[in-house]
Amino acid sequence: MFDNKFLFLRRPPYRIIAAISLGLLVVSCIVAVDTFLNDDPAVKIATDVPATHTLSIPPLLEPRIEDGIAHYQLDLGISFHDFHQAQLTPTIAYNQESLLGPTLHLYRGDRVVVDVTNHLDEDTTTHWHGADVPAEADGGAHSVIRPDETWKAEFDVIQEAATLWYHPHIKNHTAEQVYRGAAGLMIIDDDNTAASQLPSTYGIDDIPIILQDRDFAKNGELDFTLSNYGKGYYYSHLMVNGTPNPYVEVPAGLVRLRLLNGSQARLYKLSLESSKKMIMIASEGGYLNQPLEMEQIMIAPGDRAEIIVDLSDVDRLNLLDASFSRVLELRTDNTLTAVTGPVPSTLNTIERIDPSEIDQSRDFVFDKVGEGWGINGQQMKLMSNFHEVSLLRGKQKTPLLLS
Ligand SMILES: [Cu+2]
Repeated sequence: MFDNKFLFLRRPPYRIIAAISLGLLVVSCIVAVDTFLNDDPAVKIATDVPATHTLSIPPLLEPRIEDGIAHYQLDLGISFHDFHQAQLTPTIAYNQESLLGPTLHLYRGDRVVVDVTNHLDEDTTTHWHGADVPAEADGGAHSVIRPDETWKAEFDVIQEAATLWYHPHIKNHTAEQVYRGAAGLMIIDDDNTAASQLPSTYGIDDIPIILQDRDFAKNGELDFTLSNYGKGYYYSHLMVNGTPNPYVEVPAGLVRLRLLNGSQARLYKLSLESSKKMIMIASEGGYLNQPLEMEQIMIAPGDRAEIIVDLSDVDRLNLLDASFSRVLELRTDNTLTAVTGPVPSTLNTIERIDPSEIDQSRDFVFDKVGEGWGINGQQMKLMSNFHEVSLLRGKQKTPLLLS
């Protein structure tokens, strides 16, 4: 899943095509997942007893500001994490966390430098998933960081508020390195005034929720099964920010959950207990135009979504998943200052594309090719060539590169 989607796009009109292509890719992956993964080994978590462990919250990474530039340092190295197995589990993580990495909180208009040092004895990369950055700062499979080397990513934050994430994107080992623990959130904020009325105190009423399924050997080590292109693998145990069966104490008001599916193949179908409605406020690219009341939200690997849960009239509420039953128990603490509703009725002003403006349409068919996946029957050859499609618009001829 992670290895299949990188797009190199620079000009805004082609984002439409990118969106359509990614949509098709997601649909084809979902079909593949449904076809190949009928036996779900998910171990259900009882919802009628209290959750057992405090939810771990990744810390915020403070930048060093120099000449108006926000400098961040990430160090990927070996670590150990307590998944509440028989023994501590060997992991990899950023900045000496036991698992995952710190959250980067960036602002639109910032100039940002991130130095990533690889302390592993294997190659890695660090990719900013969802970030609108130049190719050389994107951390894709071409930006290999060798052991003991540091890679510098420098970019301007030009996109609107959104929840993004970072993870290795190294050829053939992306899924494995993410599974072992290498991933973190990147939150972007801007001056959206409607959004300023939403809960936004990180770790208090604005909670990161990184969903990952894992299997363990008897000695507590992670059991990894290689993702075979779209087939992927469903694991048995759900971890939220690395915590099994977690609860979190939050104010008795509106609470924002920043959901990330950081799993290899699993789809989550999330809902609230007692069919209580959740309010979706943002998807991959940022805030929706209007908040959306939902009974269930489905997120595929790599996806993010932001939801608001109203806890003003309950002591506790379970966030549920169709496979695992409970994902997280939300407990209210009346001593915490609550943001109260309503959620603003307008959150963003995204203009719809007028279909009559489309000059020419092209078909991109994502399908199985041999043992892997391809577009229009062809597969990308990493480091050698790309599918290239010329797009003619007026007098410009701009290639669209797809992998
Ligand atoms: Cu990604």
